[in-house]
Order: sequence, then C-alpha cells, then structure tokens
Amino acid sequence: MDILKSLGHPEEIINLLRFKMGGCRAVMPKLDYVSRACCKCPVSLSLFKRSLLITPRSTTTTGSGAGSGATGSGGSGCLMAGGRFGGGRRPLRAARAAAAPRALSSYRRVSSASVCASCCQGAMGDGMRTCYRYLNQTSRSFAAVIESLDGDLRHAVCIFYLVLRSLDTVEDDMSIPLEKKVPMLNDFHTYLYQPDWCFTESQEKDRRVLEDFPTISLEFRKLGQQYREVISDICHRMGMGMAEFLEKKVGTMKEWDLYCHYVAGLVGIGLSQLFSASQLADPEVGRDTELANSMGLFLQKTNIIRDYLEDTQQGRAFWPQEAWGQFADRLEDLAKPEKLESALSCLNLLVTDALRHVPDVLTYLVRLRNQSIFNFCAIPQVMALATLSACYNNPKVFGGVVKIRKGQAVTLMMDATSMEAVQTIITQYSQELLQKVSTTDPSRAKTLHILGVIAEKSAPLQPALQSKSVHLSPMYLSAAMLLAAVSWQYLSATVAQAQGTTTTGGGDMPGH
Ligand code: D9A
Repeated sequence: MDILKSLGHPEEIINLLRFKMGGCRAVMPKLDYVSRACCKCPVSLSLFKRSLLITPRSTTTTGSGAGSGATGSGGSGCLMAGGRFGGGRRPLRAARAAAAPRALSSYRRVSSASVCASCCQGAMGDGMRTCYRYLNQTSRSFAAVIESLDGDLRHAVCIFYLVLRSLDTVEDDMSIPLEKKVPMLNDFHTYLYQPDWCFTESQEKDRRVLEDFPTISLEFRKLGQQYREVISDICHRMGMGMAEFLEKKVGTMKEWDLYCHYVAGLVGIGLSQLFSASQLADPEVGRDTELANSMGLFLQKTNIIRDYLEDTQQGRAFWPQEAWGQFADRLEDLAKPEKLESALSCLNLLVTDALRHVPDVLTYLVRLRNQSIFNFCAIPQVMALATLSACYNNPKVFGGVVKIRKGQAVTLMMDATSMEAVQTIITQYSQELLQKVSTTDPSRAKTLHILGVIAEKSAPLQPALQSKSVHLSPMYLSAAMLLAAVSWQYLSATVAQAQGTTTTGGGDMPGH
C-alpha cells in the first residue's frame, strides 16, 4: 500500500491522495494560459490550479504558447499507473512552501483559461491521436508531461519520442542478428522518409511502434521543416553510435560518456534544438550542446546504475570496465554476497561520476523561460537525483530493484515547477547523500567535493527554506493525514452510494 510506505513523509500522503483520487492530471503542474485556450469549453482538467508562468516580467522573448497549440490530454495512460515507482527512501519537505513566495513575486501570474481534453482532441487527426496513444503505452509517466508542452512543440516532441523509442527497440532486440541490426541502425533516419517502412519481426515489449511505423513517419513528415531536420539528424547520429557500440564494450569512463552521449546526450541536444526552433526557448538553449548533453548523461547514467541487476541478468553490460575492473574480475561477480563491499565501492564511484553532471543541469534549467518546457525538463532530472540518492551505497542495487516511493515521485512531480523549488529539492538530496557517505569509501573525497559544488550552486534560496520548515513530528502529521484520507474515502463512498454510482478512488482522469 503506497500510503503506508509514505508514513513518516506526511507531505507525500496528501499528494498520493490527490493522485489516487484525481489521476495523473490532478497532480501534474497546471498550465493554463490565457492565450492557450483552444476551445471555449470551461471544464478544468485539474483539481488544483497551479498556473504560474515562469517568465520574468521584463522578458519579451517568450511566447507563451502563442495561442496556436491544441492542448489537453489524450490517451488513457497515466502517471505511474503501472507502479514503476514506489519503494525507496527519505522525505522531501517544504520545497513548495519555500518556492512559492519568490515565484509569486518575481514571475508574472497568468489568469486561467482551462482547456478541455475531449474537444481539443477533436481537432487532432487520427494519426496524431494514435501517436499519443503509443506515447501513453510506452511511457505512462512521461506522456502527461509531453502532452502539456505548448504549441506545435508538443507534437514535435511526441513524434521525436516515438522515433527514438523505435530506434531503441531495434537496438535492444537481441533476436535481430548483428549483420541485420547494424545496417538497420545506420539507415534508420532514412526510414522517416519511406512511407511504407515497418518492422514486424520484433519480440520486444514496445514492438508496436515498429509495426506501425508508417503512422509515426507520416506524422513526422507533416512536422515543420525546422523540426524534421533536428529529428532526422539526431536519429542519424544516434543510430551510428548505437551500431558502433553493438560491436564493442563500454571500457573506459570516457567510453561510458560516449555511449551515454549517443543514446541520451543526443536526445538532450535534439530536444534543446526543438525548443529553440519553436521559439519557446532562447537560441542559446539549442546552441549549447555541452549543457544539453549533460541533461541526457545524468538521466542515462542513473538508469544504468539502477538497472545493474536487470541488465546483467539479460546479458547486457553498461557499467564501464574501468570502474568495475578495480573491484572484480567480472561484472556479474559484483552481485555475489561476498563481494558486497567491492560492489558498493564500485556503485558509489559511478554515482559520484553521475553527480558531476548536476551543476550543468542547474545551469541548463536556469535558462528556460517557458513553464511547460521547464516542467518537462526538470521533472525527470529531480526524479533521477532521487533515484541516485536511493541507490547510493545501497546493497539492493545488486539484489533487486531500487525504486523511489510512489508518493515521493508524485510529490517531486508536483514540486519541480520553478527554479527555486528545484534548487531546494537538489539541496535536500545532496544533504541526504552527504549523510550516507561512509568514512571508508574509496571515492569519499570526490563525492564530498562534488556534493560541495552542488550545494553551492543550489544555495541562494536555502535560508528561506529553513525558516519555513514545519516543526511537527512527521509521524503525528502522517497519522492525522491517514485519518483524513480514510474519512475522505468513506465520505466519497457514502456520497457515491447515495447517488447510486460507484467510485473506484483510483481512476486516471478526474471527473470529466
Ligand atoms: C527524454 Cl524525447 C528521454 N529519456 C528519459 C526521459 O526524459 C528525457 C527520452 C526521450 C525524450 C526525452 C528528457 C526529458 C526532458 C528534457 C531532456 C530529456 O533533455 C533536455 O532528455 C535528456 O529518461 C530517455 C533518455 C535518458 C535515454 C534520454 C524521462 C523518462 N522517464 C521514465 C522513467 C524511467 O525511470 O525511465 O522517460 C518514464 O517516465 O517512463
């Protein structure tokens, strides 16, 4: 039971409840700008209005959606509906409380004009609707954030995501022989312009995107040229990079960076170019490929670290030999109980290496001016940091799956909507990590150093946080909220009964 796991983290309980009662869109940061209203329907999608535009008053270069985009939500998928999040550790307090005052004073507040999912969807063609369905099927938790992107960026990112997912599915499919896979990866970008190209022999979970690739490529060809060029170029470079690494192992730390650059850094670079092409971000965001690369490297290294067991069990090796070679003869040996100390040293070394990217992540996020882009970029980064912190020095990495609590994930998703809040979150996880650094760890000095750099970079707002923190016992608050939760459930059930309807309390979409 997710609520029980969040006992001791009162702020998570209330967020979990919102999520359970209202679905993912109830906890998603709300983005309802005046100019975005694409239909006259006054129905609000969200239970909670949280509409702040992160545009400093003085800035003129933003364009907040420019009234063009069809918005609203498609598909049936839902944030974490599949339970990919949950488990894990530690609290996250007062992030929002600390962020609110500054956000209110320095950013322009925009009055709300809600957007209706059903009527806006009517304006969308069947092909695009199918694409959003695939998006929801492949990445439940991520789809909602992509769907909130402003203007035509939304379709471009949706298509980019599906094309990347297709490429990834080819790379992952162990049933395709190398001599067939290598040319497929190298040529993948050309399939975007071949209306009939599809692949029906995959055994992978996401094979649907390859089987129905014509639907995706047709929508790709309908995108503006500025978007098509970026997507096709990234596909080309990524496919070549994947092919290069099919035939070699990740050896040195440098090769680890290179592999992660191909499969994730290029995604960050491509997305940044899409943001700039949409004019919702400064040209600088698209030009600074170093920072964009770091956005991808931080996410991908975290995934690789977390997925040690799953990957080695399936015969894949993404941990760099330069790291594990210091502690074991074979990568799989790290999972042996007698090797635990070595395994943890190796793990902590890699976590420390991943943390190197956090300062770049902060610099990147500071440059974003559009709220929908900010949320889209910030949420995965704070989730990754929470995951990394849960993995650090944790033997479970070698014996199971380390996941963050669902309540923690929901809370992060709701909170990571302003630079101030993100800095607060990062500070809190750095402190959590700091407490876990062991005196005997070989990477200790490096870890402490990078944590210091991170703390300094995310420092400016922290005094405000301290004075705002609530001094009530977490257990006491949790108990009170649990009581409120039970009463709430009871009341809704009673009301539903009285009205002759049934409530499940766990639906995807709020009453619509
Ligand atoms: C992303 Cl278009 C990803 N990857 C992610 C998700 O975030 C990045 C794949 C395709 C796209 C985007 C992402 C988001 C926002 C800004 C970015 C960015 O750069 C500026 O990419 C760097 O993980 C996959 C790669 C890391 C390989 C790039 C977030 C995501 N999360 C999963 C959760 C999980 O644990 O994997 O997909 C999910 O929600 O299912």
